[in-house]
Parts: sequence; structure tokens; C-alpha cells
Amino acid sequence: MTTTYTAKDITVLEGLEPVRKRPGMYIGGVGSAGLHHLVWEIVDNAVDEAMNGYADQIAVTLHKEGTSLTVADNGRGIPVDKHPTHKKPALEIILTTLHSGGKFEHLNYKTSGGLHGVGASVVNALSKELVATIKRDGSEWEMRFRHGQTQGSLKKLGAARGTGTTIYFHPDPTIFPKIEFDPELIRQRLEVTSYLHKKVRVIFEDQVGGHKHVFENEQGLGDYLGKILAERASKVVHEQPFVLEKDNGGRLHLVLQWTEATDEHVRSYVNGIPTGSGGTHETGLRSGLAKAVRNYIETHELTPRGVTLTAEDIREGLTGVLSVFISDPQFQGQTKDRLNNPEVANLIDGHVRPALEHWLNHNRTAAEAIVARIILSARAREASRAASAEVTRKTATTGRLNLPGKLSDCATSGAPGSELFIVEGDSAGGSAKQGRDRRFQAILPLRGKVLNTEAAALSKVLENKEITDIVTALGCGLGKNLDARRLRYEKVILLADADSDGHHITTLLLTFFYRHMPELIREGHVFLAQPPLYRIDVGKETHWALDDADRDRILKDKVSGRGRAEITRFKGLGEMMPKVLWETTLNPKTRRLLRVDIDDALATDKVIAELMGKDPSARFTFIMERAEEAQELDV
Ligand code: 0RA
Repeated sequence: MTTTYTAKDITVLEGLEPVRKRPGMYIGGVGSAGLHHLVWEIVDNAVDEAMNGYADQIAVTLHKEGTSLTVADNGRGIPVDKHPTHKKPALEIILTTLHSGGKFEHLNYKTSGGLHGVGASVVNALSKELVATIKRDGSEWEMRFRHGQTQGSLKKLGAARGTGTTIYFHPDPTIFPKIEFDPELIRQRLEVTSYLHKKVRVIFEDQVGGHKHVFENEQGLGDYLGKILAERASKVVHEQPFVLEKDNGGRLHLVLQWTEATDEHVRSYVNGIPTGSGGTHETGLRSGLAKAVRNYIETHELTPRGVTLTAEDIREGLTGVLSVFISDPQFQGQTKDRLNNPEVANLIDGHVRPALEHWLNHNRTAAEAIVARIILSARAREASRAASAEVTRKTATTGRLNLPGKLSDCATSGAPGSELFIVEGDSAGGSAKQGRDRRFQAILPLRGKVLNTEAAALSKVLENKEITDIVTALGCGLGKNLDARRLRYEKVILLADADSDGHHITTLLLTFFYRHMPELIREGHVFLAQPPLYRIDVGKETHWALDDADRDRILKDKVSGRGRAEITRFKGLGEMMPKVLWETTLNPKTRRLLRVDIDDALATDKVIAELMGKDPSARFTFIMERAEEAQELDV
């Protein structure tokens, strides 16, 4: 007798050995990202069940050792009946055979999520233990696995009400060198999941930290946008956001709101996966958006005179969230966070353009405020371009910049090793000017108030004299016209008193650099000087302390048992002798500088918006905490 195998059977019967042999092929790697991939994979299955309308609750439990998880949904429950050809429960086939996409259509099993769309069997293959508990047809069933292999057969535990799927898994330590789930990462992902799927209740019980989170949103992306606006302390230009929800076939959810912020902040997701590097869906959004706005402006004859609107002008201050679900996402880039499906761009453009144009025409108050905002950003861009063109022109014709009067420049500005100290207050500026090495150190004292640039439009920022003096002294332009190669100093060093006013000024300046000259921070040009707060004299020795903790450390290590110490506290930089300022703060051989660094753009954004937008007292703790930390300062 001969047996005929169909292609379908061969596919379905492929075991899990390849997954254990080459886990990286399936989950990207065996580091922390790969480990968390297991969680997203199992959660995505539950999310699919919810998205299809069969479940409205997903509960994730991180068990207290932080090494295993349980994901439960109240969906239909994975079928437990025997598959006609394989004579095995469908549950077993789903968890022990490798399958992807359409190959499982005969089981009605399809995943839309998942970076690789690999499904639960991959998680099973890479777990030292996995337990599936199913409620279905009035009973509760259980099936256990080790390293992807069944441990006994499907068991009926007893009668049960309701339906649902619960998966417990503990990753295999012989595959993952370090098994430690990150509760904060999981919390954030689940919170976003709840925004992407409104009305699904997502519960996260974090037994590591002892917290329980319940995420549930009526408005979905609308609620998410509200949260982003609050975090960034953005002032909105119009009251109601533009909302688009298309749920037939694929899914497209979009919320947009223009703000007075000077940057664009649109977060995008494909099948629930964050696409931090954008891709074709964002391209489609941008083109649809630009066309809708331009059409509206033309139709209503709102075209401004003397300035052309660029696509960037149209998007300045735009805040929003885009979430799409598509059937065969192709991700690209080193971190696989850019969508590459070419067809998606036209699809999104085709939905966004008419819907947004319609909305603009039916929300005239909002539309007019948005157009005014766009024209303003175009004018501000023109103004700053003209200002930097002026700087270039002057340098070209006279060979000298029209530098601010109060700048004491150095002999080697523009050359490697040159430094600009931006100093708070005139008297401190005087000491610094006398104490510096004029060959390579320039001093710019600040007199007036520095504007809080966080909430201000660029045109406002450029009206502030202290800010324009800094911009002119640096010579590299700002915003979209910034050219870091033209920076006139290698190091830009902020020098302020070691007190709370000083910290305040420093924070304002850092906010300005972060918003309008971020390349300078990113390329490591921005530093904080660390002037001492105390002078400690013991006999013939002198020590300098940066703060109270430093003072106490010096008293303990250097002074105790060596006679009486005389401690002087400086009231401000201004009362420090120029020679002392040189020795402690200016001299590259003896000073300590903190390099300002951008760690994580999203987190930084949030910190700055929080600091500058709301609680003024938080501004100080920020700087002081960080400054005490170490050599690197993260804003
Ligand atoms: C296959 C078929 C059906 C449901 C599921 C799988 C299913 C899978 C997962 C994974 C996590 N939660 C889940 N819930 C359901 C449909 C069964 C039917 O027609 O009743």
C-alpha cells in the first residue's frame, strides 16, 4: 500500500526543531528584544481574537520571579477537537507545528500581528515549559509542553463556564542567556495596545513590582493623543482632533491635531508594532495630508503672499497617531521598525486626502486656525533663513561676523579646541573674561532673561535678545537652517552658579538647544561647567567642593585628623577671583565638564516638556540630580 502526502500535509507537519536550532531566524535574536518578542507574540494572538470581535479582555501576568508569564483572553478558546487528517487536537497542532500566514487557513487560524507572524508554536519551541488552558464547550482543558514537546495528552479538567485561552510560558534558559522580563517595557506596550484596540480591557498584573494596571479606552487613539499632548504640554491650535477610522477589510485609524510646538510628532504602528522609523504608511499619510491642506487653501483662496508653503510648514506642530493593520507587512531596517510595503502609501493617501479635506470644510474654525498656524511657520522659516543668510553674507563680504557687542571672542574661534563659555550675569562674565585663556576661550555674558523656548514659536524665540546673541556668536544658524559645520567653537560650555537660579538658566538654555539646535547636543558640542560651591582650606592645602555631598566627602577623606578646616561658601560666580575661576572651572587641565547627551529622543522629549511645561520646581531637581550623577549628563 502506498501513502500519498499532499504538499499541505508536509507543510503542516513541519516540527519545531528548526526553531530551537536557529531561534534568531524566528524571533530576531536571543537577547532581551528576542525574549520580549515571545510576549508580544502570545499577546498578539489574544489581540487578534479581540480584534475579530470574539474577546474583550486580555490579562497578562508577569510572575514574581520575573521569568515567566501568563496571557489570558476571553475569546472563543483554541479548538480542542481532533483534526480530521492528523488525529490530533487542533490545539496540539497549533502549538507543535511550524506554520505561517495562510497555511493554516483550514483551521481558521491566522495571525495578523507579530513581527515575523510566527505564532504560538515558536514560543512553545523556545519555552522550557508551556501550559495551555482552554475553556470551551462547557469544559476546561489543559495541555502541557516542554521544549515544544507534549507532556501527555489533552486533559479535561472539568466543567467550566465561559470560553477563553490561557497560555503560561517560561522561556528556555538553554536558549536565552538571561531571562528577565522588563515590567516597564511590557506595561508600556500593553498600554499602547489598549489605545490601538479601544474597548478591549487590557490588564497587566506585574507581580515583580507589585502593581496592577487596567487599561481601557473608550476613544482609542483619541485618548492616546490626549495623553501625548499632556505629556508634551503642547498647546493645541484647534479644539477637536481630526479622527479617521476605516475598519472594512484592513484597518486604518488616525488622529491628528496641530499644536504650537515647533516639531512634528506622529507615532505610527503597523499591526500593533511601533514603526519608529516610519515607512510607506507614513509617506502616504504625509502626501494625503499635504494635498488635503493645499486643496483647502486653494479652494478658499487663502494662499499667503510672498511666501511659499512647504510640506514641512504644513506639518509643523502636528501631533498624532497612525495605526494600520495590513495582511502581509514587510519590515525593513536594522531594527525592523520601518514599513516597506509599497502599495500601502497610495492606500493611505487615498483615504486620508478626501477625509481630511472633508473635515476641514466642515470644521471651518479649526481649519482657519490650522492654516494660520501653517502660514506662521512658513514666515518664521523664511525669517530665520533670511537671518542666517545675512550672517553668511556678512562673513563673505567683510570676513567678519556682526558679532554681539558683549561677546569677548577668542583668537582661534572656528578652530578645533576653541570654546565658548555662556555665562550667567555680568559680574561673573567679568571674572570669566579676566580669568580665561583668551587664545582659545571666548566669553558671552547673558544679562536679560532667557526665554522659555519650550512653548514658544520660533518667531517668538528669535525676538529674544539673549537667544539671538547666542545664535549669532555660534554662527551656525538654527532650526531647519542649522549647519553644524559652521559652528564657531568646538565646545559650547554653559557656566552658571551652582544654585537654583543657575540651574534654572541652564535648563532654559538646554531646552533651547534641544529644540532648535539638537545636532549640537547630538554631536557632543554642548557641556556644563562645574564651578565649585565651597572652598575648603586646611593648613596650606585648598580643596574645592561642587556641592554639599562633595564637601562632606572632602572633609572626611582629606581633612579629618589634620587640623581645622576653613570652609567658604561662594555666593555666586561673580565673587570668585578670576584666578580661582580659572583654576577650578576654566582650565582644561583641572576643571571637570559634563557633556550633555541625548539618550532616548522620546524620553527626552517627555522630560523636557514636563520640566518646562508644568511644575517649575521640577526643573531644578532635574539638573541637580543629573549633575551629581557622573560625567555624562542626559537631558
Ligand atoms: C483557531 C480557531 C479559532 C480560534 C482560535 C484559533 C483562537 C486562537 C487564540 C490564540 C489566543 N487566543 C485565541 N483564541 C482563539 C476559532 C474557533 C471557533 O470557530 O470557535
